[in-house]
Amino acid sequence: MKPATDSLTQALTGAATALRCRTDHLCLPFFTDTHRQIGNCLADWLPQQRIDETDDRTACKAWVKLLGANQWLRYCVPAAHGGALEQLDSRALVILRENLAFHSPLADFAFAMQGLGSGAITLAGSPTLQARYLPAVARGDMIAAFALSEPEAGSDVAAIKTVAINAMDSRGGGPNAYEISGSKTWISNGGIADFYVVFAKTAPELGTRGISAIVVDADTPGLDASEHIQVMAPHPLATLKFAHCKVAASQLLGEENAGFKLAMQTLDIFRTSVAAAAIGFARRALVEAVRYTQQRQMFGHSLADFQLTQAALGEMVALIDAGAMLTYRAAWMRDIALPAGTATRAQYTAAAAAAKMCATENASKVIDMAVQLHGGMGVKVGSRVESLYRDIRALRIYEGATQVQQLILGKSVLAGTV
Ligand code: COS
Repeated sequence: MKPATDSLTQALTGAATALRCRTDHLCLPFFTDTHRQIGNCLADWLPQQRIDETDDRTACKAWVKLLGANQWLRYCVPAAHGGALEQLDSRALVILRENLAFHSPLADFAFAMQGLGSGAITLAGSPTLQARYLPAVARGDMIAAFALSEPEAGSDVAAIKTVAINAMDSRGGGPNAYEISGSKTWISNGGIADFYVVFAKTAPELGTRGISAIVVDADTPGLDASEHIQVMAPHPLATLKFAHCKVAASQLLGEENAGFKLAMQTLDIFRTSVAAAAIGFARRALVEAVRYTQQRQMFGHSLADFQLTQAALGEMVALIDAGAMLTYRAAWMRDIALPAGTATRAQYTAAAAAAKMCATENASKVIDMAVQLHGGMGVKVGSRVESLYRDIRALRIYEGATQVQQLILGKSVLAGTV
């Protein structure tokens, strides 16, 4: 490990943010030269970037602009619509999020939401919708959001109550539109997004087979996104209220009533990238722990001289590697094994679930150990490991809680998929 050269003060406060995320794992056979180039360019570029993150909403918008202007958001959409690569490439997403999360959780958030919020448009949007939204997302000119969860429907997606009534059917030949009523909550980018991909019931009696995905522009009359939610690691988050919000039927993504599978397919892609963000946080916590323990003196030695410290650091790096390998495997499966027919969609879904579960749980443990190694400084507000301790927590909950991933994996085992 490279010896720390920064001052103890910097180590204590985490003030020296100009750190480069390691990229030596990109030599693994999961990756190609393109991935190595993306990872190394981003790892070199990020330490030079500074955004004032005092206000999460302003900072998030600034990150979207910066990442868009520097071509990084182009990895959120396919080449036909302004993207950098032909298809959404899971390995590129993983590398990007790992690096961004290492540098700034808000930068990672801004990037990830552009992908998650536009993912269903990439997968199932009409050519008109793809042309309207995707290039603007890639440039950072439009902010995207994914609106699935509701006050009483988080893990249980089938329980959503928001309805989209086909106005033509219910009113006997009115305008070709959906009228959306209901409420969504925990919506990332809520209040700052330019559009929302909203999942609503078009046939409530059909359960998961009666949900549709509709793109709703933020300025649509009847949509209110003003109720902000404060969380322990601040980022833009809001409750959305739809009151007879009328949207043209041409804003429908894919087939009517096929929205549940579209939501699951979108989550399948981005769950693996959540795992990567967790790995980025954990790698940063390890670097902070190494710097701190090498400089902190006690009993006439540096903290790093003690075997208990070395054991902790050893366990941390193994936990990170274990999560990372599952994450890279899942990304590789989606990019290579699925198209080649050597893995089934069900096997990939299980691999993505395993990656998200292990990477986020392991990262939580690694960051907790980094806090412990920092002693009192680990819980001091403003130290990097203190903020990482808050940043990691939500990743075990959103985009499918650990328990949902366990359920997916358990069902896969019983079905003989894995
Ligand atoms: N890709 C494609 N299709 C999928 C799929 C996937 N990943 N997962 C499920 N499906 C399909 C199933 O094949 C099934 O199809 P049929 O109706 O043709 O048989 C249908 O969707 C229903 O599947 P299932 O019965 O497994 O659905 P459940 O209601 O039991 O839901 C869980 C399963 C809990 C796994 C799902 O609701 C889920 O992932 N919940 C978490 C949601 C989430 O991440 N929320 C956070 C929101 S974003 S912050």
